[in-house]
Parts: sequence; C-alpha cells; structure tokens
Amino acid sequence: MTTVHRTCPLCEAVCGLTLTLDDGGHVTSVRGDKDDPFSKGFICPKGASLGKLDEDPERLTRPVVREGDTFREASWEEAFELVRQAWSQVADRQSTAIYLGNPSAHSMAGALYATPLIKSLGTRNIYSASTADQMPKHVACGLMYGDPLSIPVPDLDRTDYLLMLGANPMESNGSLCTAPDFPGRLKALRRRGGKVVVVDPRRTRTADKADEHVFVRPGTDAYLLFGLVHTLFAEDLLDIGLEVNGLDQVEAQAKHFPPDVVARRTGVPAETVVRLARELAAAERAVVYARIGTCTQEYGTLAQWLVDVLNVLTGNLDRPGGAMFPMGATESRPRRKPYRTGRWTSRVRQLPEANGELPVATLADEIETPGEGQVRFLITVGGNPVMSAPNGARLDKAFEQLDFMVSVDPWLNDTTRHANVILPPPRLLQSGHFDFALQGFAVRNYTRYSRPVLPLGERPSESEILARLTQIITGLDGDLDEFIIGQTPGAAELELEGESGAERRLDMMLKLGPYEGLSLRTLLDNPHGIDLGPLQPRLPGLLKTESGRVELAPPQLVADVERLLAGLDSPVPDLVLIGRRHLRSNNSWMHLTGGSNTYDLHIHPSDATRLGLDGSAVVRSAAGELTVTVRTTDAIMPGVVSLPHGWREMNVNVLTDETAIDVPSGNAVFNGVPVTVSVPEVINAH
Ligand SMILES: Nc1nc2c(c(=O)[nH]1)N[C@H]1C(S)=C(S)[C@@H](COP(=O)(O)OP(=O)(O)OC[C@H]3O[C@@H](n4cnc5c(=O)[nH]c(N)nc54)[C@H](O)[C@@H]3O)O[C@H]1N2
Ligand SMILES: Nc1nc2c(c(=O)[nH]1)N[C@H]1C(S)=C(S)[C@@H](COP(=O)(O)OP(=O)(O)OC[C@H]3O[C@@H](n4cnc5c(=O)[nH]c(N)nc54)[C@H](O)[C@@H]3O)O[C@H]1N2
Ligand code: SF4
Ligand SMILES: [Mo]
Repeated sequence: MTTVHRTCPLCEAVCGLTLTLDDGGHVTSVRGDKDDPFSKGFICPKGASLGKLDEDPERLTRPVVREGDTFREASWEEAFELVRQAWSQVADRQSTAIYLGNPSAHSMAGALYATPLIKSLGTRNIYSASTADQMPKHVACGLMYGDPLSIPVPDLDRTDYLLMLGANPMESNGSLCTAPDFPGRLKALRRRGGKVVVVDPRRTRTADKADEHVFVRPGTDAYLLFGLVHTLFAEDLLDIGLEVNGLDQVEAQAKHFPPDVVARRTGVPAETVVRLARELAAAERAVVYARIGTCTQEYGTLAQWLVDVLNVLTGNLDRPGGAMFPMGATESRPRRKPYRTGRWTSRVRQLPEANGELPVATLADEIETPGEGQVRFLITVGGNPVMSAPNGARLDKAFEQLDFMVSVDPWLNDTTRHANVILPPPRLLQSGHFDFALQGFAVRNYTRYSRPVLPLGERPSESEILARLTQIITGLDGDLDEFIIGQTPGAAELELEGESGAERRLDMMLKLGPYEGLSLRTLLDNPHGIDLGPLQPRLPGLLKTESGRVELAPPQLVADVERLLAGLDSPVPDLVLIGRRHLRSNNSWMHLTGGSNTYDLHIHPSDATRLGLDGSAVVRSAAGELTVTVRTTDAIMPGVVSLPHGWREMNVNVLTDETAIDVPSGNAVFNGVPVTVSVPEVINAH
C-alpha cells in the first residue's frame, strides 16, 4: 500500500487530498489532506470519488478513430499520422479552429501547451469555455486595471460583510475565488460577527446559510448594482482610497438608476437597495463578489464592472477584508499594451474578439456559413460544447459538416463522437498537477504541486499530446519545451530540474516568479503545499492602464449603459429560464446521481398552478424545446424556472439562444432566457 498527497483537479477549490493505493495502483481510499495549509482536510463528494473517476471503465485508454458511424482503436502513431494527413490538406489557416474546454483551465497541459498550439494554428477562430463563463469579468477588469487577469477576489477570511450575487459556493465550492472549504469560511465570517447577503433568483443552499437572501429578477443585476452606486453618491457615502479616473462619469451614469426605478426592473424593493448600499458603506471591511449568475446574462460585463466600482467607491478595493489581488507562485506579468477588445471581429456576425478569442456563441455560424475562412478543421481540448455552448443542438449538426475534427479528451461523448480522431489523455494519477490559473485567484497566497503517481507506460501525457499536435502543425520536431525555455528572458542563467518538459517549465516559472526561494524542489519537499501568506495590497503597482490609475469609467462600458437604459422599458417575459449547479455534478462529465441531484424543472407553485402543470412539461424557447419533469418549490421566484446544464438526458442548451450575447464580451446568455412552459400535448390515438 502507498499513500500519496495530491491536489484535487476537479474544481477551483484545489483541495489537498490524501489517497491510498494498493499494489496494483488502485485507489482504496480518498480523504482530505489534514496537513494541507489551505484546505486543512476539507473534501467534497466529488473529490471523494476521485478513485472511481480515475478508473472509470469508459475512459479511453488508446486513441480512437471514427470510420463512418463506428469507432475503432488505433495506435498513437496511426492516430497522429491521420491528423498529419488531414492537416496537410488545410489550405487556409483561417479555416481552422480550436475550442478549449474547462478542464484545460485546470490541467498543466492546458496551461503550458495550449498557447503554443493556438499560435501554431495561426487562426482567429479561437474559442473556449471562457465565453460561456467569465469573459465579462476579464473585459471589465482589463478595461479598469489594464490586464484581464487582474481579477480581485473577496478576502473571505478577513471581511465583515459579503454581498454575493449569482454565486452558489455551497454547491460550486467557489469560482474566481479559490477557497477550499468555502462553507467553513462563510461560517467563520458569520461567527466573527460578519454578515453575508446573497442575491439570487433562487433561495439556494448558500442563501440558506446567509444572514439575508434577496430575490432578484434574472439578468437585472446591473440595474441593482447601479442602484447601490446611485445611493452611495446620493447619500454622500463615498470613501475612495485610490487614485481613480472617471468618478464624475460614473456618478452621471448612476443618476439614471435611482432605487425606485431599479426596484421596478429587478424586483428588489427600493428600501432594500438603499439599505444594502448603506450597510456596504458602513461595514469596516466589506466586499461585493459576483459570479456566474451575473456573467452569463445580457448585461454581464456591466454587472462585473459595477461590482468593482462598488468595491472602489466604498474603499474596499485592494485592502484587507475587501477585494484583493492574489499573487500566484508562477505569476508573470510582462508589460503589454493596455487592454483592448475588438481588435478584430468574427467573420459572420462581426462579433468583437476579447482576450484573443471569439465568442463560442458564434462557432456554429463560422462552421456553417460558406465563404473564405469557413471553418473546416477543428481541434477540441477538454471541451464538450454540444452540451455546454448556447444552442448546442445546432453545433451538434454543424460538427457533421467539418472536414476533420480531432479531440483531446478521455471520453467518447456528445462532442467527441463527431471527431475523426480522439486522443485520450492519461488517468489523473498518471498526470502531474499544478494549478497555474487557480492559484492566481486564491483567497490566500498558496502553492502546491503533485507529481504523477503512476507511470505512463506506452501512452503520452496530455502535455505530450498537445506538443505533438503543435509539432504536426508547425512541421518542426525540435523539443518544444526547450524552445520555450530558450525564448524566456532570464531563463538561460537558471539550472532547471524536472522529470518532464512540463516540470522543467514549472521549475523555470517558479524560479522567475515573484516569491524568493520557490522552485520545483521546494514544492517536491513540501508535498502538502506551502502557505504564502495572506493577500497583500498590490496597487498601483499592478495597474497596466495608460494613465497608471484605476479607470472607473472605461468608454466602452459607459457606452454599453445605453443598452441597459434601453432595457429599462422592455417588457418583462412571463417566464425566464436560469441554470443551477449541484455539489455532486461537474459540468457535463461527472454526475454522482441520486438524492437531490436531478435535472427537474424547478418552478414556483403559483406558476405551476397557473399553467396547470403536473408531472411533466414542455419548455420552449426561441432556440428549441425540451420535455422535462416538473418540481414545484417556493425556493424559486415566481416567473423564473431553473434547469441544470450538462445532462445528456436533458441538454438544457437546446433551449439557450446563441443569438443572445452580452455585447462587450460576446459572452453567452444562459440566465434570463425567455421561455414558455406548458402541459405536453397528448397525442390522441383516434
Ligand atoms: N459541484 C459543482 N461545482 C462546480 C461546477 C459544477 O458543475 N458542479 N462547475 C464549476 C464551474 S465551470 C464554474 S464556472 C463554477 C461556477 O460557480 P458559481 O458561480 O457559484 O455557480 P452556480 O452554482 O451555478 O451559481 C450561480 C447562481 O447564480 C444564480 N443566478 C442565475 N441567474 C442569475 C441572475 O441573473 N442574477 C443573480 N444574481 N443570480 C443568478 C443561480 O440561481 C445560481 O444559484 O462552479 C464550478 N464548480
Ligand atoms: N446552460 C448552461 N450552460 C453552461 C453553463 C451553465 O451554467 N448553464 N456553464 C458554462 C461554464 S461555467 C462552463 S466552464 C462550460 C464548460 O464547458 P466545456 O468545457 O465545454 O464542458 P465540460 O462539461 O466542462 O466538458 C469538459 C470535457 O473535458 C473532458 N475532460 C475531462 N477531464 C479532462 C482532462 O483531464 N483532459 C482533457 N483533455 N479533457 C478532459 C470531458 O470528457 C468533457 O468532454 O459550460 C458552460 N455551459
Ligand atoms: S471541493 Fe472541488 S477541489 Fe475540493 S474535493 Fe471537492 S471537487 Fe475536489
Ligand atoms: Mo465554468
């Protein structure tokens, strides 16, 4: 028997786990690692099932090649050769595309090898789960601070007041806020006399654990937040500790949104709007935090902007207990030009790029629409857009038209079934793990590395798979890692160690990183992880705006307020759809079924009665329709229904509309989708 300590790769909480393995390399137990200084033994049901997930018999062990509608196994050499042949037929690089899914934001391969792969393609058709998730936050922060990765996180362990919108960390364990044992941290906040307010169209498990829950009409958070900004100005509650530009413009825009106007649109009473603003201003240390419910909606970027505006106006940006900028162990922030979006637009719908990506909401257009630059060759890495992108059903059909598709994915699923070649990454225990991205969003500075536990045998690591694809595309077969190390300023003088290219690059990044004395060696010597201390103030040093100040009123966002104003008078749909997550599922690829983890339609009893629903119902939207099982609950607002995403049995993204996007970021709109719900028509046999 062996005991190993590893970071759980499944969600953003990066919990340390302690696993025992038998002599055959099978996991016999999984526990929380008590000695991890950050997660301190916390584990959730998904982490506890890591062994089963790792040994899932459905996991592909060898490449799979599609011939018509059937699949056969192939050798690695044959699989790569098929990709090489297909690539040699590509005449126009703009006719190629790549989609990176959520697991690429967790894996070392995604962090280290996706960028070279993208660059080698030389296409503008770059897509990822980011435009179905947090792109609004990148755009808002990019414009305010000059860098789309400068995203402040709530300093959970030191705040006295947390205003949380569109997040449900009791299920999700937190996002853009890496905080293992989020439930325990919330409990501690309240125990030290602090207050938690949750704003959500559903009374979630997180809302149940809070001091106060406020129902909000889906998609209207930007109005609510503007109402708070309005109140701060109107009641002279500002307390700004930073040098900022654009204060007057923010005040001028906020004038349009007095609490009574906001109340009509959001369903939040004007008194509540005023009181929340006062409480936020009065608290010693307070923070506004908003996540996916407020990103994947019509006014996502405005909402994300206003969150940071509120933190600035109340003096809570960049101070302990407020919203702070973490410093990851491998952080590298070379000076670049100030952030811009829209440097180019998509071919068909002319949607602006953001962070060098085009919106996944337009991928189907680019595949289906003939003409120069029509996408014919697609790579997916750890993504399942048929299940996760808006109008996934349309993508499902579009993928059939491709000349060639290659998927790097451990499973055959609704997306990868369209691939000509599937290249499966190895098991979790055969992979190293380092959270390049998520350590940069941690509520305490922290680092940890997990080496592969089991040998790879004949198969390549995921890093090697991506490096090999890059080699095929560039036609160069030199060592990619050594090439990158050779190109990195300051790396030539370093003595690097590591058993793989990925480890050597990690060693390099740690040694060039912001913490003195960190290296691969220090991480290997500290298998439970290393605490790097509480978050520290980082402004103005971190700012990359042209002015060197926080830009409180970026012109692009101020311009988008027009759209928000226009929306004030648009009719409120009778019913709108929102999403939800469950602790025991992970997006489309992991469902520990049973108990409350169902894909029922949640609907308020008054709506169910009014519509005569009982048992099942048909939900229709502009994009499609779905038959679902109904569950009435008063935990959801009247006028709102909810379905989770990621279930093959009921793909909610048949209903979501790819033509609806958040304009500044191009982000998909999953929340506030207008729908009708009705009793299924009985087909009469006579
Ligand atoms: N167990 C589990 N954990 C996960 C995942 C998972 O699938 N399962 N997925 C991971 C991923 S990829 C991510 S991005 C994170 C997301 O992490 P969270 O942001 O915490 O995501 P959710 O749990 O979906 O919570 C979003 C909440 O927003 C609410 N909401 C919907 N529309 C609106 C609205 O218009 N306004 C407001 N204020 N609220 C709204 C929903 O009711 C829901 O309670 O979770 C990660 N963790
Ligand atoms: N309606 C609605 N749609 C949503 C959301 C919502 O709340 N509502 N949430 C959105 C969000 S936040 C996100 S992040 C996206 C996620 O969107 P995607 O990333 O497209 O989808 P996932 O379901 O995370 O699929 C991950 C894929 O990676 C594969 N995989 C698992 N582990 C690995 C690995 O180690 N390596 C590789 N290469 N592949 C692996 C899985 O088999 C699966 O095919 O979905 C979005 N879609
Ligand atoms: S909370 Fe997330 S990181 Fe922690 S054990 Fe669960 S799935 Fe893994
Ligand atoms: Mo996500």
